[in-house]
Amino acid sequence: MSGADLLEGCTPWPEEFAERYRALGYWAGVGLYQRLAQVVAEHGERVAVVCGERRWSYAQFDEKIRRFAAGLARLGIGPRDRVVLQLPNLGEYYVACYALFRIGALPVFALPAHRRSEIAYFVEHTQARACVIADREAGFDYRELMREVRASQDCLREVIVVGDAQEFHAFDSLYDAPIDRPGPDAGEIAFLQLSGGSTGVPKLIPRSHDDYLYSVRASAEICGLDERCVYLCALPCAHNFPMSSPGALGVFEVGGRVVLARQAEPDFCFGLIAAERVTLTSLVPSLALAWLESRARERHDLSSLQTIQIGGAHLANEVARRVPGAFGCRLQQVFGMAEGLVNYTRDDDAEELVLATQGRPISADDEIRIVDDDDCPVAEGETGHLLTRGPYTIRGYYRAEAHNARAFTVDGFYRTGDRVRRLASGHLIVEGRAKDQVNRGGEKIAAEEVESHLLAHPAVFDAALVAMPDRWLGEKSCAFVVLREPAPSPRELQRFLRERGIAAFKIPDRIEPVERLPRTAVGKIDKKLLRARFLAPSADASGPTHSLIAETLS
Ligand code: OOB
Repeated sequence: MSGADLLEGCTPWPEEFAERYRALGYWAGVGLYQRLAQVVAEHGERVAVVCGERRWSYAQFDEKIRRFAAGLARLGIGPRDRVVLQLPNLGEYYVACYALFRIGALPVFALPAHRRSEIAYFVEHTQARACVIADREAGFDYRELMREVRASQDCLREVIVVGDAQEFHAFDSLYDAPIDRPGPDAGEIAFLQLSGGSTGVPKLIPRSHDDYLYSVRASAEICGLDERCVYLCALPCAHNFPMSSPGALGVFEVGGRVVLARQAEPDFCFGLIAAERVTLTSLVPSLALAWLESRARERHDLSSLQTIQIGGAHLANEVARRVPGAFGCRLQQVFGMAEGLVNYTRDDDAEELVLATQGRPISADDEIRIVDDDDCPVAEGETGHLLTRGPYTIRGYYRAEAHNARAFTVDGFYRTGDRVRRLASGHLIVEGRAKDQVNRGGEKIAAEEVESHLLAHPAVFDAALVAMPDRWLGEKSCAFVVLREPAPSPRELQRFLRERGIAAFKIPDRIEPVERLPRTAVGKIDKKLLRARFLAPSADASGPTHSLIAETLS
C-alpha cells in the first residue's frame, strides 16, 4: 500500500525504504492473523496456549479467534476501528488481539495497572469504539473504571468483559459462527503500542503487520525457537518484550506453547516451569533478582529451562553473573523499545559479551548512530545518544506531529533517549539515559506526566520527578515539590494522585518538600543536581534525609 493510504495520524516509511525492506524480504506482505493461520494449518493439534486449567490447541485457539472476530463484526467493529485492550495475563488477550488483527481493527495496548486518567486518554486520543477488560483483577473492579470512562467519552460504545459482565457484553457471548472475510493489507497499521515516553501525555506507537511480523520472525530465529519451545509469560502480556521479543508472538510463529502466569511471584512461576517443562522466559532485572533471591528455587525442578532473557532496564553485572549458575540455563540480554529496535546477545557470543553488553541489533538494516548533543557522531567506542532507523522502527508516533519533530531527525532516525557505547563487535552497552524518565523495575514513568498531575494540586507550586537508586527495582521515583501554605503532607499528595486516577507505579515512592528547585544556567530545573543527592555518600539506603535535601537546595 502507498503511504498516502495509511491510517490518518501515522507517518509512513518513505517509499524507497519501503521498497527496499520488501525487496530484502523483511516485509513479507503477510498479516499477523494470516501468519497465525498458516501455523495453525501446520500445527493444529499442538498446544498453543495454557492459561490456568485451560489448554487450547492451535486449532481450538484459531476457532476462538475466528468466532470472536465474527462477534466483534456483529457489534459493528470493522477495519481501522480502535479498541482499547486492558487485560491481565489471560488467554483471551491473544484471542482478542488476533481477532482484531483478522478484521483489521487496531488493539490499543493498555496495561492492567492503568487507571481512569490513562484509559480515558487512550480512548479519547484514539477515538476508540470499544474496550476489552477483565471483570476484576487483584482486587480492582475494571467495570467501575469503564463506567467512569464511558461517562466522559461518547465515542466509546461497547465494553466487552472477560468474566462477570454485568451491564456490558460478556466476552464469551461474542463467540459467533465464523465468517470468511478478507484480511487487512500487511502494510496497514496493526495496533497501537504504548511508549514509555518522557512527555506530559503518553505517546502511542503505530506498528504495521509487515514491520512487526518481521521483528517477531527474526527474533524467533535469533533465539533459536522451534515447535518444542515452551514459553512462560510472567511479565504483563501487553508489554512489547513478552509479546514480540520473541515473546508469545514469536512462539506462535513456530508452533510452540505459551504458558500464561497470572502472577510473577517466584513460587508460583517456578511451579509452572516445573509442571509445563518451560524452556524459555523473559524477565525484567528486578524480577530476575526476586527469582534469584527466592528459596523456592530449591523446591522446584527447573531443569527444563534453557534460556532466561533479561531486559527492559539496566541489569547489574553482579546479577547477570548469578543467572546461569542459579538456574542452570543460558542468560540472554535484551535491549529493546516498543518503538522498534531490539538488540539481543547471541548464543555464540563470548561469555563476557553476554554478561556485560545488551546485545546487538536484530537486523543488518538496523541503522545505528551514536551522537553528541549536536547530533555529530562520537568517536568509535565513545558514549553518546543512540539514534536508530530500520525496517521495524517507527517513523513517527500516532497523532503527535509536534512531538515527532523533536523525537525524530529530519532523515527519520528515532531519538531513543538512551546513552550507549558500541564495541567493535557491534554490541551495545547502555550507559544511561538522557530522557526525562524513571525506569521503575522496567515500568517507565514520564517525569513530565507525573509533574503535571502534581501541579494540578492547588498547594503545589513547583514539582520535579527524578529517579533514585533502589536495590530491588533499580530505580524508584522521588518528587521534589515546592509547596504553598497550607502545605499537604507527602501522604496527602500521594492520595491526591491516586484520586486523579493514575497507575499506582507512577505515584512517587517518595515526596520531598523543598524551599525551591535548583535551576541550570538557562533556567531549567537541574535534575542532575537533584539526582546527585541520592548518590552522595552521606545518603543512606533509604535516600537522603529531609534536612540534607533542604540544606543543599534551599
Ligand atoms: C522495552 O521497551 P519499552 O518501550 O518499555 O522501553 C524502552 C526503554 C529503552 O529505550 C531503554 O531506556 C530501556 O527501556 N531499556 C533498557 C534495556 N531494555 C530497555 N535499558 C537498559 N538495559 C536494557 N536491557 O523495555 C523492551 C522492549 C522490547 C524488548 C525488551 C525491552
